[in-house]
Amino acid sequence: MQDVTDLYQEFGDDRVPPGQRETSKFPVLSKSGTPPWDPETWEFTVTGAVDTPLSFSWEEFQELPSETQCQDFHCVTGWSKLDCVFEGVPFPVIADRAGVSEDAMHVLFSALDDYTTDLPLEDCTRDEVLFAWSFDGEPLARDHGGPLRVVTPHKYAYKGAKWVTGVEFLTEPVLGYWERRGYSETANPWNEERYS
Ligand SMILES: Nc1nc2c(c(=O)[nH]1)N[C@H]1C(S)=C(S)[C@@H](COP(=O)(O)O)O[C@H]1N2
Ligand SMILES: [Mo]
Repeated sequence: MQDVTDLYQEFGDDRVPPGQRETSKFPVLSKSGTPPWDPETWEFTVTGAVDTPLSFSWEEFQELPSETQCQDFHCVTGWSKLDCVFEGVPFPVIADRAGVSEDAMHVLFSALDDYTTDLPLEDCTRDEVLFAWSFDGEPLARDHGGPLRVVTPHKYAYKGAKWVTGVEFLTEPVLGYWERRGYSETANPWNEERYS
């Protein structure tokens, strides 16, 4: 297992970002409840500014190279959960397979509940950005985004789409669900980038 909980050193002095309180609970935050999913028809797509658009069934996705990492989780509403063990596929694995075009600047994630969130490409191409299917050694709970969610330990957690089914590479930013509602585009917790 890789311990990536020291990534805060890139951004600030303290592991728990300013204005955050540590919790041992793992609250559920969903805009509209937990959407159903069907393993038979579930499809994960990689589209947009890439050389080769990709599509994976649930079975195919689970065969991709994966990693287990210990990471921290920072919610913009003020709680941080330390030492979360997630297993999944690092973002660069997907980006490399699709071949990202030179003019790609942003990435839009989409999900089964019509949630979207956007990040600059350079904030995504890091191994800590995982498409995670497991938490603390168990299959990811449905309420926490199972079967598959994104985790972004260097950003507030709204940048990590639960129930993720799509990654679109974009030549310019678009606003995601919370970004349209005034939350920060960049969402760096150590700068307290909560609102735009
Ligand atoms: N698809 C989807 N992803 C989502 C959300 C959502 O409502 N739908 N909420 C976001 C927010 S605001 C947070 S804080 C985290 C919460 O993850 P958790 O419910 O596992 O704690 O998921 C993020 N990803
Ligand atoms: Mo959140």
